[in-house]
Amino acid sequence: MDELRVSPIMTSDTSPSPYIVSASSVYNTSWYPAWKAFDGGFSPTDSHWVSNVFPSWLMLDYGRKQRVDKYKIQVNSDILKSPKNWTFEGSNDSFVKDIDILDTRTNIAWKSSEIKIFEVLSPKEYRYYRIKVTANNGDTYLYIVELSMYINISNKFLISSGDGKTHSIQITSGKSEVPKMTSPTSPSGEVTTSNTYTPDGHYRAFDNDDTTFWQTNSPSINQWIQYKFVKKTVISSFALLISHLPYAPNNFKLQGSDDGIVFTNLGEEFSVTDWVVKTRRVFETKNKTPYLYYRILTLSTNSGNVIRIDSIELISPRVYEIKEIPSQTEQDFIKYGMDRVTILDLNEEIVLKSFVDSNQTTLGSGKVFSQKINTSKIPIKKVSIT
Ligand SMILES: [Ca+2]
Ligand SMILES: [Ca+2]
Repeated sequence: MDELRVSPIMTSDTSPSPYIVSASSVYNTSWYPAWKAFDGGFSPTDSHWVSNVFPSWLMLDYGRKQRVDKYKIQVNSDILKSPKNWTFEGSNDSFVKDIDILDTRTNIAWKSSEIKIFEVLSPKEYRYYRIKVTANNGDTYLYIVELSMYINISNKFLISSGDGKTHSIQITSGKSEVPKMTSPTSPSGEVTTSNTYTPDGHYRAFDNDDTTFWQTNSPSINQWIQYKFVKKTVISSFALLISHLPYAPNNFKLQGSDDGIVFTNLGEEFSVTDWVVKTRRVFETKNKTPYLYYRILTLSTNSGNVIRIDSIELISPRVYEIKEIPSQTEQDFIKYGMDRVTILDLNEEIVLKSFVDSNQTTLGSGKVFSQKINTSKIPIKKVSIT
């Protein structure tokens, strides 16, 4: 797997900016300061950090969040001074309260001047990383010649379209399009229902509060609650949250309408009997048509004689943006390359194409334009993993 070094080559504990290297203990700050473990080399012979205290840690502050997939340690020729037991840790508050153990090693033996690679099993982004050594292989002193950190760049890839151009696809998740309602008509739109236990309380299905709800007085079949948008809006999925299982709907569907009279079924009729209390559940309809009204029609309950729904979200579609990448430099690759997981759902229609101009202007900075594209002209299914 290809790798890219993300830790810097340091020339002092604070150079280059914004990186900062520090250690809990340094044996001799003139000869063996912490940054010597980040100076990129083995020689001169004092090119290592030395401590004689256990445990002892050596830390790099990236000055920003950085993912690290693996790290390397190089030891000195005197292997008794090499680390034997340690943890590799990440933090976003300089290890005050936020301490994540990313890797734990015990009884590690070394050959002279050896470099070993260690994988981080669940990489996340952290600003601070440190190695905390609790024991070495027998000497009074601990030597670390080099500590360096890497990301696996095969997790990133771009798409070559065959005409010499390179594209990256970015997916923006849909979001709930209904504002946090404070009455049936405030701040905008209108919530109405077929039946409500509390007059005017039905809007509480849309109040962003999981402890309040819409509940019918009775009956429990063929009841609905709807939201009228201010303008036609595409809603492709919805989320429900339930707190009282007997009153949960077990057959229901999403419907759309422009006049509030004639409704169109969107997607399938959902059937759910395994609700989990207070756990948001999302239902996909793949609707692409804008409507003014959206209605949740409940056909039956689990067992109770009324319907109760605590929270409803009406969610806009994911937006796919194809970015045309000006070149395939390493920086473009890191900046625009997609995570491998991104590609999983490419059968959906691509609705936007955005260009990154040659001045490296990024999306949202004003020089980007979007247009409808003919997806057949963008052979995105011919993926070449760079
Ligand atoms: Ca060094
Ligand atoms: Ca609520």
